[in-house]
Amino acid sequence: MKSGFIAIVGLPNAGKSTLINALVGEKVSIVSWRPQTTRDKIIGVMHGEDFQAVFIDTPGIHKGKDKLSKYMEEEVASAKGSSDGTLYVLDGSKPLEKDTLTFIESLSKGAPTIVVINKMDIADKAVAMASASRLSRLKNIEVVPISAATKENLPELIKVIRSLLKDDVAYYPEDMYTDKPLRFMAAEIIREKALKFLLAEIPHGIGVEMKKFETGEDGVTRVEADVICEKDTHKPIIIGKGGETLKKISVAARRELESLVDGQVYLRLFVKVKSGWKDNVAVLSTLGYTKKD
Ligand SMILES: Nc1nc2c(ncn2[C@@H]2O[C@H](COP(=O)(O)OP(=O)(O)OP(=O)(O)O)[C@@H](O)[C@H]2O)c(=O)[nH]1
Ligand SMILES: [Mg+2]
Repeated sequence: MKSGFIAIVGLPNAGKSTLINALVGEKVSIVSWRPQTTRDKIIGVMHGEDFQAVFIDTPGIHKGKDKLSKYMEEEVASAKGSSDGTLYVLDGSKPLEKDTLTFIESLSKGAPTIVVINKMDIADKAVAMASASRLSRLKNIEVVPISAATKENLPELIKVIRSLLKDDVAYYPEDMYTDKPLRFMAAEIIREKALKFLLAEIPHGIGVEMKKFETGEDGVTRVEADVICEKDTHKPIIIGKGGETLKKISVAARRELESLVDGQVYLRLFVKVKSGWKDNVAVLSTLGYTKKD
């Protein structure tokens, strides 16, 4: 039995969460077309036949000034600090930037590093090849082109990941694939659906606060949550004409929550304005965005 912890890092929107879900075979981390979707480090466990790889999904690396961004930065640092290797996810549909190359080079000095060139299904092959050839000149890194969305070349990546694993203990029981409680997953699913149905007017300002998450004796799970936005002008956009947008968010979230809890779900969503919440320690704390380790 080989095992180990591998941090998945990269720029926002590169496909880190899509990749962890593909590797684990379960949805452990939400995905959206917007950058800065992931806010916490999230563990996803891959149970192989003779190995266990514990992946840590992280927020996309960005420099933001608010306290939420600082929290996200700390989550990345802590994931890197507690891993045996790093998997850097590069968006292969974009040219490789100099800063990224420098960053990857510094990563490879700290821990064994795999660079995944992702989105090969949509990447310009010449652009991706140029990145691969530049990266392969770096020492101590393995470069693997893949598509997390279509799972192209995933078996090859798994082989490379397996070669990084060293320990000989199973860190997690076989039926466990994430470290997050159902309540956290439920809030994230609601946030994912909100990101999905909201347009660019509301960039990254959505938070979801779970108010109630209870499964009754009747087997029905009652969920109540606040969708938190930053400005008064955002509230009518989230609700939509005649409540249309909130309804869409709610229907999609309920459907996925029912498969999460494997039972019937009643979901009630409320929209609340909390201006400047991303800098408000009290709100960040109720949403779970506070340092735990
Ligand atoms: N075509 C294509 N799209 C992909 C692939 N992987 C991810 N995406 C899309 O890229 C977008 C971002 O994916 P995420 O997995 O949320 O990216 P992330 O790196 O976790 O982003 P942050 O959490 O914001 O840092 C989504 O729209 C995904 O569907 C891929 O291999 N091919
Ligand atoms: Mg993510």
